[in-house]
Order: sequence, then structure tokens, then C-alpha cells
Amino acid sequence: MKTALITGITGQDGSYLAELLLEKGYNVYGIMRRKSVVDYGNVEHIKEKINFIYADMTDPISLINAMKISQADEVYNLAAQSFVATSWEQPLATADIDGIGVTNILEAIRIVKPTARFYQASTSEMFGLVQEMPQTENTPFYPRSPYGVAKVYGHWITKNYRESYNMYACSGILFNHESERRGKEFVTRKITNAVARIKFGLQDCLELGNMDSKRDWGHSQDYVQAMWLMLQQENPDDYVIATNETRTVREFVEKAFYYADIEIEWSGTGIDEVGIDKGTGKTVVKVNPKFFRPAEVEVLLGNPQKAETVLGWRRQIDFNNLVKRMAENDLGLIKNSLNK
Ligand code: NAP
Ligand code: F7E
Repeated sequence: MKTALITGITGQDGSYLAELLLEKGYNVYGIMRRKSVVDYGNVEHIKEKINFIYADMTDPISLINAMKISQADEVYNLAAQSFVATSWEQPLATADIDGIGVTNILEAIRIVKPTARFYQASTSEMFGLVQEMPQTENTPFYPRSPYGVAKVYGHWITKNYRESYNMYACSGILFNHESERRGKEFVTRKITNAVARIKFGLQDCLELGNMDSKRDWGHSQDYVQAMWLMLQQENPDDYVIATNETRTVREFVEKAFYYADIEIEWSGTGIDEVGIDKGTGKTVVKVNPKFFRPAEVEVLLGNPQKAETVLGWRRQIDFNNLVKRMAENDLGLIKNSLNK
């Protein structure tokens, strides 16, 4: 039986990865932060099957302890302050957790069990102001947020430990991936949650920032498969995981309303743009400049060819299916909450 240690196990990806590894027969350890109210987040439903260790990415001793207790064969570093907008409000905490935190866990592995295999959650946000289309493993980085900058450090320190100590350390450069478990502050879940609330009369309007922004969106369940595959190869390497398709936030909005049987008609431009429910004539989408970012990543489009060829990875859930799953999930949750 193999043993895995997952940081960020209570998050979106951590929960799907834990399910995947449990299905494969792994003994799963997860690190958890101490909170005033105990909260297992997205792994509440499988908490009995997981061995939890209290630790924090900013506390190296706690990570050494986690390695000593788990003696993990595979370590998946998914913990992060992952919300780009917050990284301008908490740039130092973001750097500590998402940047230095990677060195902390790599050192814990090097000291306790250097043969353990390591996965780092790198991100398409490192491409930021994109230098070529589509982006590949060789595209130069140009991060546009404190989050992106911290992640570039995490990416390079992972490569450096691979080259310095011959450790099996990989980075997955994952493009945006979403799910029914996505936090409600991220744009996709914000949209599907608002669509459901508008459908059931709990909210009048959805306020968004830059609707021209384009993202390459996949489903988290597909992307955690790629993480596992990266640690099963003969040699460690870095891979782009993406769908090779890009859509605007506006397209996501239209599609989400479509799955709630609402057709959207757009009117106006810039901050005056609105989305109108064709059936009722009501304005259900507005722009609020408070959601604009100090520096924006306007477009992302990833080429997953290397992962498809070397890892045999294929995404199963396409854009329509992703939006449908998220919209139907939120419609169901809101409906159930009203029936209680
Ligand atoms: P998420 O849902 O926000 O989960 C983040 C996890 O990190 C949570 O379990 C959180 O614990 C934990 N965490 C935060 N600060 C910590 C700290 N100081 N010490 C220990 N744990 C800490 O993020 P996700 O979407 O699953 O993403 C997983 C990873 O992939 C992240 O590193 C993210 O930056 C990266 N990534 C995500 C995407 C994407 O589109 N989802 C794309 C590329 C890369 P709490 O429950 O205690 O808050
Ligand atoms: O924004 C625009 C916003 O917050 C997507 C994280 O998982 O993926 C995620 O980062 C786009 C941006 O995700 C609103 O300006 C418009 O252009 O859902 P998001 P993100 O910033 O792309 C990467 C790959 C990660 O690594 C990160 O951890 O949507 N947008 N209006 C909005 N975004 C939000 N959140 N809210 C709005 O109202």
C-alpha cells in the first residue's frame, strides 16, 4: 500500500485527489490548519478515511513533523492562498504560503525522506501577460499578481530541488479548473450560485468585473488525474494541463443562465453593459468596477499536448458539461435549502 501526503486537502483539488487516491488503495494523510471551529471543508464526507495532521505551510517544523508521521511515498503540495484578488490585499501572506511554503515542504522531504515523490501545484497565472498563444511548458512567464509572482518562485524552487538534489519533484502547470466544490468567490461558482439564487427569487442581479477576460476552463476531477500520473513516470518533469479552448466570462454567464432556462440578451458597453433576462425584461447581470483587478490576465489558452503524449492524460469533461454540472448542482442546493 502506497502512502500519500496532501497539503490543501480541505480545498477543491485536495478533496478530488483524496477520493482518487483512496480509490487506488492509498493510505492518505492530509495536513489541516487549526481553526476556531473545526472544519473539514470539502473532505467532510470522507473524513473518517483520512489521517489528519495539524500543520501550516508557513511553519517548517510542522511540515517536518507531517513527513515524519506519514513517511509518505508521494507528497502533493496543493495548499495555497489561491484567490488572485486577495493576493493584492495580503501580498506577504501569499508569498509566505505560496512561495516560501514550497521550500518549507521541499526541505521537510529532503530532511526526512528524500526519496518521496513531490508534486507542486503550479499555475497558468505564471504566464499572466501571455508571451505566446497557446501557452506551453516553454512559454516565458510574466506573472501579473502577487499570487502569480509567488507561484513562479514555487515553480522554480521545485525545479531547483530536482536539479540540486536529484529529487523526484514535478510541477503541473494547471490552467483554471472548476467544479461543484469551487469556492464561491471564484468567478465560475459566483456565477452558477447567483444564477440559482436569481432563478429562485433570492437575488435580483449578478455583479461582475471584467467580462471580456478569457480563460481555459476544465473540471478539477480530470485535473487531479494528471497530478497522479505525473508522479507515476520514470522521470520527473513539468507539464501543462489545459483544454486548448478559451472562453470569455460573458460566455460562461450565458451558458450558466441557459441551464436555468433563462436566455440573456446583452446591451450597452464597458461599465454600462448589462445582461437582460429575455423572458422578463429584468436586468440580471451588471458590471461593478469593484471587481476589476489592479492588473488583469486578459487571456489564457493552454496546449496540453505534452501531457497527452507522455502521460496519456485526456480530459473527460468539456466546457458545456462543466457549466451544466455546476449550474445544476447550485440549482439543486438552493432548491433544497428552500424546501427545508
Ligand atoms: P482551494 O480550494 O483554495 O484550496 C486551498 C487549500 O490550501 C485549502 O485546503 C486551504 O486550507 C489550504 N491552505 C491555505 N493556506 C494554507 C496554509 N498556510 N497552510 C496549510 N494549508 C493552507 O484551491 P484549489 O482550487 O483546490 O487549488 C489547489 C492548488 O492548485 C492551489 O495551490 C492553487 O494555487 C493551485 N491551482 C489552482 C488552480 C485552479 O484553477 N483551481 C489552477 C492552477 C493552480 P483551509 O481549508 O484551511 O483554507
Ligand atoms: O477569475 C474575472 C477575473 O477569480 C477569473 C485560481 O484558481 O485560476 C484561478 O484564478 C477571471 C479573471 O480565477 C469577476 O478578473 C470578472 O480574469 O475565477 P477567478 P483566476 O483569477 O483566473 C488560476 C489558474 C489559479 O491558479 C488561481 O488559484 O474572471 N472576473 N468578474 C471575476 N473574477 C471574480 N473572482 N469575481 C468577479 O466578479
